[in-house]
Amino acid sequence: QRMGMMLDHYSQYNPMPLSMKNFIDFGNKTGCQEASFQFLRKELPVRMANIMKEIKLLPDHLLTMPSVRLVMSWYEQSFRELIQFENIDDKAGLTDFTDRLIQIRNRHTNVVETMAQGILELKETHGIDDNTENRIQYFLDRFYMSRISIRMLINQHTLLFGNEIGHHPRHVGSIDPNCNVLHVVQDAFENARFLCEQYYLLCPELDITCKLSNKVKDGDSIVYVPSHLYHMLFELFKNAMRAVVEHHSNETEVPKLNVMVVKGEEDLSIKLSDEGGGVPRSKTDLLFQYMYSTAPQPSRSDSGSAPLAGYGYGLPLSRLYARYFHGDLILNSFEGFGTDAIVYLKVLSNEANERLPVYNTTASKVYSSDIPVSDWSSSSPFNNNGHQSHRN
Ligand code: W6P
Repeated sequence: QRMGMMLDHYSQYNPMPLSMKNFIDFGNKTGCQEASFQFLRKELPVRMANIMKEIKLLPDHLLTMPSVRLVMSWYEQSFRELIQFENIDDKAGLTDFTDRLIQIRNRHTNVVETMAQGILELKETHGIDDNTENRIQYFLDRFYMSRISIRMLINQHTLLFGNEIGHHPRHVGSIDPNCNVLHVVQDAFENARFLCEQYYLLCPELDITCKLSNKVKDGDSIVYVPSHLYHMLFELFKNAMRAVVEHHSNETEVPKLNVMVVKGEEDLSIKLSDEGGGVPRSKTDLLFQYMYSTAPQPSRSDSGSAPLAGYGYGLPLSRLYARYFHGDLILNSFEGFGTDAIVYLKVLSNEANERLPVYNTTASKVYSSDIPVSDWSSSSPFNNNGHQSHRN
């Protein structure tokens, strides 16, 4: 009951989005551990409470799945542990807090896999209709965005003030104030190439074009979290490589991948072009759907199963990483030819603010209302039975 009261209390506050500049400031000013502690002991419970209230709006069938219950129990446990620090103000409390954050981060390591398992459990026991699918998509985008943001806060605090060793001296926690995009592109390519060659014994080469507008300084670097950018690019490279190699499976040489990096005044854009045959327009949205990627993929086993890409939540999560600091990730496909994957990032660190889900009545309505009736004609003038459809 106290748990419920505390959840209600903390969920009344909106999460406070931080900018890259805020994050850097926490790390640069001396003696800021206290300030970071004061902020986090409120902000972390607020972010957790906001998303925990939203979990409870999920369809009942999903809420009863063992994996979903397990995830909820982790959140409840961590929330309980965090609010213990409400009234602690001594020096020892600071180190206890940092240790606790590390424990919490470890507890939540497998949240994504476990939620995916819960979705599978629901699929097997009850099936999932379109309506439920839309709600789950909406929820998971918000849930994983919340998780990304909470882990960002925890990582910053533990990297800056904990005893964790071995991170780059120029970085501020996980942020590189001079994140060199080309280096991350190269790194992601090399590691994807390694996997690609393992599975297919060949891999497309990479050509990089760099359009540097000379109006802007620092060529191709921005303030960013290199691990986030790496995550997105690695995923995109794996997808592009797989498409290219499978589309040209009878050939000994395959067309190169092309990356263009350009930094404007507002946007840094990264375009990865492949000649992997493309995806029909009707299928590109599916690539970002958790439910679609959750399928155990029965049809793929006949082609010898190449687990290079196209499994798991790679693309939807990568798009969340891009959107987290108000960037985006977009796929433009040209069926019969290839695909352009584009990552947009904010150049200006004061525009790179966290994009956070907020629990409110607008959000809660999504879970209780049906999809609106379509007021556009459907794609085919005839129903499956070949007769004209009636007005409903
Ligand atoms: C494809 C499908 C895809 C997804 C993401 C990135 C690149 C590509 N290419 O054919």
